[in-house]
Amino acid sequence: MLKIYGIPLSPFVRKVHWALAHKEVEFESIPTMPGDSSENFRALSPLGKIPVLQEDDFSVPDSSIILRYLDAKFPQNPLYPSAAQDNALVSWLEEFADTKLVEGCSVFFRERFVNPKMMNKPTEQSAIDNAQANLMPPLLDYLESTVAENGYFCGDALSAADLSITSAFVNAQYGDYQVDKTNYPKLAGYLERAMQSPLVQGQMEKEQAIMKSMG
Ligand SMILES: N[C@@H](CCC(=O)N[C@@H](CS)C(=O)NCC(=O)O)C(=O)O
Repeated sequence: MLKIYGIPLSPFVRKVHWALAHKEVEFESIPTMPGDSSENFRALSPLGKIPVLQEDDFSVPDSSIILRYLDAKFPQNPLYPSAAQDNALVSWLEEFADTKLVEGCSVFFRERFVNPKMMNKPTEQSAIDNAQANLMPPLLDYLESTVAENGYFCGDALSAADLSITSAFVNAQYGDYQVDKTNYPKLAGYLERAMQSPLVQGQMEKEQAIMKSMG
């Protein structure tokens, strides 16, 4: 059976779990912490990052590469549209989410969840203030200008863009961060719908169990 290394508290691992659930492909989750130094994991992940997909004697790291692999291998419920422009837009939004958006959202997760609850370290309020005042506003402005009133980020089907963007905001929520409905009504509405979707709800139950056992 296909194996995914990582823990779903990582936005990148969660994205892969959601992709597999969306495609209704069974997999085995191999709980692995970021930076795991075991020889076996390092052989699969040269950069030491999660997630990694392993299938028999094939393996590949990186959530975006894994999603592309899943689309090629399991074409049902595609995550990347076939039309050239839509495909490029989805890839761009995925890149945007996996880099700057995760960076901003992770501040809340790290400072209000990981550090105080898992690492026994104090919350650094200045990091939160900086994320609120400087990191998040341009990202939210952009997403508010891009997101549709109803439905998905690109066209009328769920794509890798939706998975990446929603997953980043799940981490922000774990750090008690909510998108302001007054300033960002379309994005806040989109996230409310996404968080309530059966795909996200179903996976979150599993994740909550992991969270409880950790913190
Ligand atoms: N671009 C990669 C990013 C993966 C990533 O940064 N994962 C983090 C956990 S959220 C990690 O494993 N960090 C460990 C490290 O950098 O040593 C992807 O999409 O999979």
